[in-house]
Amino acid sequence: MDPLLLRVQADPAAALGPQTRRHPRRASDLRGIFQDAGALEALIRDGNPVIYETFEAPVPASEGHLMFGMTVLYPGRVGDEYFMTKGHYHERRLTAEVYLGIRGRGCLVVQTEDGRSRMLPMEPGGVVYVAPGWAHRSVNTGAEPFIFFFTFPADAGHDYAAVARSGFDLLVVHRTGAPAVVERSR
Ligand code: PAN
Ligand code: ZN
Repeated sequence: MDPLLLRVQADPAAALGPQTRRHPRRASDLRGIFQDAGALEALIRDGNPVIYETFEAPVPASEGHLMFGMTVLYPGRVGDEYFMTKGHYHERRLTAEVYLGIRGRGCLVVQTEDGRSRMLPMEPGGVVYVAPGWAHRSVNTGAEPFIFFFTFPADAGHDYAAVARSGFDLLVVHRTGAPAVVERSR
């Protein structure tokens, strides 16, 4: 393919051009990830909103390419947990990823298969390096859409099943008017 020149801005569809691939995730796509299943079902009945959408550049998912794009994660909560992405390991575990905050506020929750976990706050201009082997999930802790840029080896693949089995140990919840990180009770 030819080189691309794009502008990173707050409107991902415009920034990534007409070939952008958009993947919306609605509340009904996120069953099993929030602690309060009843609150999620209520949200599904109440219009099943888009919780986040990912915009990917038209890059082939093959060796040598870097996939890149932007995610728009809308503000809101399910019970006391902030809206968040499903989260995944890369199928090829030894592939990394870079996130760059563009707009809004949030964080990345990361975890390894041997049980280490961290919360990394993200704001516009902040860069997170997700090292190989760390599962990652983003969380919108603010009141406006949280938009970030990402790039990773295009053939990394996404393993959602491993995260669905184990969950993340850290939860980002709304407590007395502010975000707080708590350990999930088992
Ligand atoms: C990101 C994520 C994106 C959506 O592009 O895929 O934010 O999150 P989920 O894939 O967990 O639904 C990324 O990390 N790609 O590898
Ligand atoms: Zn990833």
